[in-house]
Amino acid sequence: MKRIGLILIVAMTAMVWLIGPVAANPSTANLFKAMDKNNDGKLAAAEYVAACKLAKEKCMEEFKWFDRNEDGNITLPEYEGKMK
Ligand SMILES: [Ca+2]
Ligand SMILES: [Ca+2]
Repeated sequence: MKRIGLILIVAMTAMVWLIGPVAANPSTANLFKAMDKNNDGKLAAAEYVAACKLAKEKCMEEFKWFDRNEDGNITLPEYEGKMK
């Protein structure tokens, strides 16, 4: 039994080590993925507004704020950059 416990601890430590860098900032990337309905790695205005809980005009204001290069899409770096 002790041996299994040790293996579990080693396995869990390895997992934490492997996913650590990704899990270090889970909320932003996960939020972005959840909003990116067509999984193209970008948030279109419609995707952002659909996920946004505020009034549509407010959401569009936020969208424009996130869309730094004003190409009509929010990329993950743009999103993360503004969240920091
Ligand atoms: Ca998308
Ligand atoms: Ca953009």
